[in-house]
Amino acid sequence: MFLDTLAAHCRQQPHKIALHFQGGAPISYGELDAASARAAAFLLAQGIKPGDRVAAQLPKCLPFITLHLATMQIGAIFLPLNPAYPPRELRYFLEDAGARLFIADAARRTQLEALLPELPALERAHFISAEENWAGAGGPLPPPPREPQQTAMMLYTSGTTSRPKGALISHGNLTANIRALHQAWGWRADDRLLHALPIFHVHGLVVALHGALHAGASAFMLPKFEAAPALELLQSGAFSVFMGVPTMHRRLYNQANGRRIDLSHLRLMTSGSDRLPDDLFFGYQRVFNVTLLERYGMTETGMNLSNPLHGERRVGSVGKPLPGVEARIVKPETEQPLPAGEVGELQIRGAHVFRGYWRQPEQTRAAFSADGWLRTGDLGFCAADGYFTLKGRAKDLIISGGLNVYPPEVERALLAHPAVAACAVIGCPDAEWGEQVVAAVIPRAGARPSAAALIAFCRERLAAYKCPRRLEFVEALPANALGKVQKAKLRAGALCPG
Ligand code: MLC
Repeated sequence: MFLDTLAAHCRQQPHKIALHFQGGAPISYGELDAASARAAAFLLAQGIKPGDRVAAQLPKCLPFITLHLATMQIGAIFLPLNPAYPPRELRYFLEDAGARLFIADAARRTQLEALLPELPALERAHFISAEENWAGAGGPLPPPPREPQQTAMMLYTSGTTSRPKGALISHGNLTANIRALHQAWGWRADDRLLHALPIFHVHGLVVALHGALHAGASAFMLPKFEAAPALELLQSGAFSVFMGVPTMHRRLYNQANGRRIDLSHLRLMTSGSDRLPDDLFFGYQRVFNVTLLERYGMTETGMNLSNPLHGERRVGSVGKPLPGVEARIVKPETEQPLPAGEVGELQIRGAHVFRGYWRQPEQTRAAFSADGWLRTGDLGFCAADGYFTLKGRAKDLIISGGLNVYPPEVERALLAHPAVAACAVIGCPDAEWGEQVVAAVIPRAGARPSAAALIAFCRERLAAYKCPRRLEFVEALPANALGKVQKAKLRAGALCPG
């Protein structure tokens, strides 16, 4: 299991640097182990038991990581939450997950404390700073979970429902995923990862951070991605691996501003979480002398498909199934496999596929085909030589800067406003963000809301990245015979110019 591999590194190379947060002291594997053990003792002292949910809404800092490792170590379920969630959204996650313990940023204490009495399952909230080292906690720890089925983490995602649901990721899922990536991407103990992603998502937490720790490698942790310093660090020659979403790669590319900067000393630069635009793939080759390795994953599975470390990295393609992963393209109506080259739904099977959604048996059933394949909701085809290419989404989903935004969730927030009679939220193409959230709103008769007021209303309810960047008032929305808004028509119309 992942935790066992990490424990072995901690024993065998206690002095090697595991993590180095920018502006802080390097943390050795031995120190990481000791701090995680103290965090585990802290959790036990709080009465946390296997299966309990421990929620954390923290900036990117060492205590977040030690808490994550400690929670999994004692068999409890780690629930990482985006610091961008406003209190209202946060309350939903804590309530739905039935979190017993909530660890939050001391800087937000006053804002968050007001929430706590509304959460009966929550026994304690604990506010910490980035310097927290769980000092004082001690005592014997239980052995790490042995059962691959046991849930390690819970990550919220929305899909087609208007409320997010918690995807349950088991220890076996994490282990299968990280082993596959280790093999496919040739992770090495002497790798040095420049870590610029948030760590409350699969990409930054599992693919990047677990990837480095599983290899016994070192990660330099940037609290936030900023193109200019990140490019300087990449040029410095100190790193061998970098992972980003297309928006980050776009900003790095723009930062070069036409100068040729050779980054080919990095042995691996990957792109994921959203489709990599072709011009950026070629632009990277020209400007950085790097062929980005594009891969495909999702919260429910971790990574599924990847272009190869050695061999052809095909522009526009997300590559082939990772070791241990099965992928197929089926006709959506019949779920029968389609021949090479035909577009259908991508379905996935393997030990890395999640267990189901927390307390959502219906949604869990709907996520899988009758013969047990995960329905990804992504459309694509498989070429005769086994490379997969994605062609769109069956689900109504927007991806902005590598973050998923689910229109029903945004529509729900807008409809809560008394001046909104009806609305539709779509993604319009955007050079920097991939897509931008745009809303079309029909106001109630007699109401004259302003776009700014409605956007501000959304921002009280939803993280800023989910809120419309643009909001237009319309008299009608294109609907089909059943009254369902035809989003494709909206996307093709004046709302999405260009
Ligand atoms: C920030 N903002 C966004 C945004 N990120 N708006 C739309 N989409 C986003 N993704 C907004 C903020 O709310 C703010 O708005 C303004 O942009 C600047 O905020 P910021 O925090 O300074 O943004 P910035 O640091 O520039 O962030 C951009 C980014 C970040 C690209 C670095 O979005 C990011 O780290 N994205 C990666 C997401 C990720 O890890 N996805 C993986 C999911 S896992 P205002 O109005 O308040 O000023 C997954 C599976 C898989 O998908 O396969 O990997």
